[in-house]
Amino acid sequence: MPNIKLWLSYGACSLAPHILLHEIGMPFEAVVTSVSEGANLTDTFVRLNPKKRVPVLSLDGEIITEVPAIATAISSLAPQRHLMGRTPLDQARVYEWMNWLSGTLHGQGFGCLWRPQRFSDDPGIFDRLQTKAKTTIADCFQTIEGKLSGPYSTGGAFTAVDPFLLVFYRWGNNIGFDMSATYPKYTAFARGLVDRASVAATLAAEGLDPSLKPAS
Ligand SMILES: N[C@@H](CCC(=O)N[C@@H](CS)C(=O)NCC(=O)O)C(=O)O
Repeated sequence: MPNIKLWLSYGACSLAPHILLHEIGMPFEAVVTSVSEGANLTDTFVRLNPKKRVPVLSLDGEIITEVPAIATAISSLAPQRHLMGRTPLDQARVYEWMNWLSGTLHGQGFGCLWRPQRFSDDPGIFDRLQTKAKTTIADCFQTIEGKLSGPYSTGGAFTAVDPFLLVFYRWGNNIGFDMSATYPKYTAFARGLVDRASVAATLAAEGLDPSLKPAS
């Protein structure tokens, strides 16, 4: 059995690899790390990931960062589960999703909404940047809505893309988007996912509401 450790923050993008670890059913240690603005990161954590972000995966002491890379590493521990796609085409589709979700929706959309100071040194334009970020997020959600047509995003089976999509669905609720009215297919997909044993167990472990109701 490999030695597996995941540094995570409750409700953050680390939820996706956390679900994947529950999915493959291997024992692992979860290290909860707050990365909220102004949080005091430990020296140990910064040494592990000088980018100062979660998730961080340690696999037999080998440190891996970035959600798509971590998902690939977890998938390789249970190759029979094909978490990065079964056929070569499905694998390409999984990377197509993961790259776009990570770079565009997470990095440009939520990154700019929550950390506008990384996009400009001028606090005077933060409001405009954040308005633009919300448009980027809404555009991405519309694209997701158009791509989903059932319980799984890719290849008719559960893949690493699905829990990553769940992360952003939750965040959409958290920032006040009316997810169920605006994105019915994305909502059905997310609601179906929370019934999955690995997802339910991970939401419970992170103390997250499985009803996916908007934050009040
Ligand atoms: N591209 C990175 C993004 C990681 C990331 O931004 N994680 C957030 C939590 S969802 C974080 O640690 N934020 C702290 C910060 O931005 O300072 C990945 O895919 O892992």
